Amino acid sequence: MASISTLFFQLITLAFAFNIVANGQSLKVGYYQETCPDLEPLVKEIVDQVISISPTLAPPLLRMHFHDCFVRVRYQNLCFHVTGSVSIIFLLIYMQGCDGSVLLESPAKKSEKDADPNLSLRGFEIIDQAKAAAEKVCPGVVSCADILALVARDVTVAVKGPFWEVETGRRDGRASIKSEALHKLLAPFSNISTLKKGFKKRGLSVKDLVVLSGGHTIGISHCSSFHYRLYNFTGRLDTDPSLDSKYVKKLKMKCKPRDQNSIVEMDPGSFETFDESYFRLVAKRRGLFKSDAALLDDIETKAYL
Ligand code: HEM
Ligand SMILES: *[C@@H]1O[C@H](CO)[C@@H](O)[C@H](O)[C@H]1NC(C)=O
Ligand SMILES: *[C@@H]1O[C@H](CO)[C@@H](O)[C@H](O)[C@H]1NC(C)=O
Ligand SMILES: CC(=O)N[C@H]1CO[C@H](CO)[C@@H](O)[C@@H]1O
Repeated sequence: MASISTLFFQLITLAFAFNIVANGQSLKVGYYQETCPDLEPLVKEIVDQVISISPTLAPPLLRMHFHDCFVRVRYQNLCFHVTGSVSIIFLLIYMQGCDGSVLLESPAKKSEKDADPNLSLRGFEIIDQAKAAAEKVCPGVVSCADILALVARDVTVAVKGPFWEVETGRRDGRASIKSEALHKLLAPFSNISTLKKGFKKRGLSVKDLVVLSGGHTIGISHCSSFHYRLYNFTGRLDTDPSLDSKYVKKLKMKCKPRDQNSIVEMDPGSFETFDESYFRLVAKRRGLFKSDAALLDDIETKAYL
C-alpha cells in the first residue's frame, strides 16, 4: 500500500497535468474566492443537512455529476485513484466540460433529464436548493455546473468517502439534448471493449474506467438494469454464467421473473458507505451489472482488481 504522501504527490501531479484550459474555460480551485467567498461552506452546509436526513440522496447526486460530465465531455477528467490494487480510493474530479446541462428543464421533455438512463436520477431539487442559496449571497455569479461538482464532492465526503479539491469556473451550457444523452451514456449491458472505447473517446484511461466504476460502491439499482442476467441472458431463459451463483440466488429473491421495478443495493452490506468494497465484490464475480463484471474480462482492467 502506497503511503499517504505518495498518494498526495500523485494527485497533485495529475491535477497539474490536466488543469490546463478547456474551451476557453480556465478552471481553478477557489475560482469564486473573490466573487463568492462563502460558496463552498454554504454548499457543504446544505449537503450535510440534506444527507443527514436523506442519506440515500448521496448516490444519485454523485451519479448526476458523472452524467453531466460524461455527456458533455471534451476535456473533462473525472477520476478516482486506486493505489496499488484496491487499498484506498481517492476520488478526484477536476473536470472541464461538465456544464450543468443535465439540470436543464425542457418543456418538450426532450432534455437529458428525460433520456432513459436518467430516469433514475434523483436529487435535482438539492441542486436547485444550493443554487438558490448561492444566488441569495452572490447573485448571478455561480454556475450550476460548479454547484453540481461541489455537491458531488460534498455528498461523497458525507458518506465517508474522500475529500478532493474541486476546481471551479465552469460556465453553464445552454443546450441539453435527449438524443445526445442517450447516445453518449454507457449502458449497463456494455461489454469491456465498448466501455474502454467509450472512456477513451472522452479522454479517460483504462485505469479511470476501473477507478470510476468504483462509484458503484454506493447506491441502488432497479431490477431492470440487470434483470436479463438472471432470467434471459442469451435469450434462452438462461442465467449469466459469469455471475456468482449464490449471488444469483439472492438477486432472484429480490427481483422476481417479471419484476423490473424493485430496487437492490449495488454494494450489498455497505451501499450507504463510500468504501472500496465494490472492487472486492467485482473480483468475487458479484458485480451487479455486466459493465461491472466486464472489468474481469480484460487483462489490463483485471490487474487493478
Ligand atoms: C462505467 C459505466 C457506467 C455504467 C454503465 C453505469 C450504469 C449505472 C446504472 C444502470 C445504474 C442503476 C440505475 C438504476 O437502475 O436505478 C447506476 C447507478 C449508479 N451509478 Fe453508475 N454507471 C457507470 C459509471 C458510473 C460512474 C463513473 C459513477 C460515479 C463516479 C457512477 C455512479 C453511480 C451511482 C452512485 C449509482 C447509484 C444511483 C442511486 O442510488 O440512485 N456510475 N449506474
Ligand atoms: C461488444 O459490444 C459491441 C456493441 O454491442 C459489439 O459490437 C461487439 O462485438 C462486442 N464485443 C465483444 C468482444 O463481444
Ligand atoms: C427471452 O429472450 C428472447 C430473445 O430475446 C425473447 O424472444 C423472449 O421473449 C424472452 N423471454 C422472456 C420470458 O422474456
Ligand atoms: C428523479 C428525477 O428527477 N428523474 C426524472 C427523470 O426523468 C423523468 C421523466 O421526465 C422525470 O419524471 C424524473 O423526475
